[in-house]
Amino acid sequence: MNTADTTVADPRELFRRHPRNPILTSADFPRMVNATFNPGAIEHDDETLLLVRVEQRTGLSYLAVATSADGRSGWRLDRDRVMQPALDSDDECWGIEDPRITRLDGEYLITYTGFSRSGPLVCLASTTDFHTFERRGVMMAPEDKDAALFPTRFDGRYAMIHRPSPAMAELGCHIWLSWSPDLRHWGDSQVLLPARQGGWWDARKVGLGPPPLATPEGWLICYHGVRTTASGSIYRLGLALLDLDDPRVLVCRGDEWVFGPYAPYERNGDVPDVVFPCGWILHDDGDTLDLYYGAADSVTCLATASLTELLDHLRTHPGPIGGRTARERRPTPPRTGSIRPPAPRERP
Ligand code: M1P
Repeated sequence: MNTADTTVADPRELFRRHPRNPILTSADFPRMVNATFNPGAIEHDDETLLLVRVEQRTGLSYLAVATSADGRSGWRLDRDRVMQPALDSDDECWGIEDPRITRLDGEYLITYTGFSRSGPLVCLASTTDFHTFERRGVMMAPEDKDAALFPTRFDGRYAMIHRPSPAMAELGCHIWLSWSPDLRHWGDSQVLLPARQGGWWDARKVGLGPPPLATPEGWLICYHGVRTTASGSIYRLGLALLDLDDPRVLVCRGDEWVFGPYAPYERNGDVPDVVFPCGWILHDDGDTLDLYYGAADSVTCLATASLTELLDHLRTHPGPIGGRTARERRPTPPRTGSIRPPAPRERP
């Protein structure tokens, strides 16, 4: 067990914590709030823009824009750049949480969790400037969350990763993939990345972190895996790769977690032992990857990795996919309709 009061973890760790973590806390807000965590992230107007979840002292959350020239320091919070929940609606009556931002077709699409009267559900909003936000409605009924869109369409269709919760919790919470012609109607759903079982670090529950990232080896996925212990849950992060042309195909899934709660601000807070990213930004060098995450459901943090090292790690640490193999789990393409995902590529 790590109890050291230090933010310097093992130097072999793939993700290195920013020395001035946490980069944002509730003290940065002019009004008293309880916590700021689980940020979406994107480059906008030559700046790093975070859309952070702000939990008020009512318990309900809204989303706030924070910007920085270097993505590390000098964060600016503009009290007018916020997305408030529609408290008079059924879908968001208890707040909005955990945004993921995808740039597609000249606008920013924000998938976020609406805390509805029937539980968490997946909502969509869009913006071009992060000053005004257009609500586009509910995409997935409760309970469903941890959703992000791919930054491209596949044969004309949108693809979204999300995480429904089964009524029978013992069956595990798995990551799913669904398709839509219009961002409103979703179908052709399949399990994409199941929670593993037994003693695995990601047994019981998994959920997507940031939106998928296109790399030469495939779509890189960062996901949280939850292990339940006698003293509570531990949220850690793992990696997987999806086929670039056909994201229904899980090409590879790492065996070990690559980032977990270690620093005091990750181990102590409203929900201890949680690291929970909703955004990442790949720098222009094509290698430096900044991961923005919530720690202990309390503060906002940054950790940086080398994309090359992450892909090397996946190559050298392949784990069981969980459930059936990627090939077995690939469904036949839909038989009707003119829009289909691309045909799977031939594999050696
Ligand atoms: O408390 C940890 C996280 O728990 C939930 O995430 P998930 O359902 O994927 O486990 C969310 O409430 C999330 O906001 C929170 O950080």
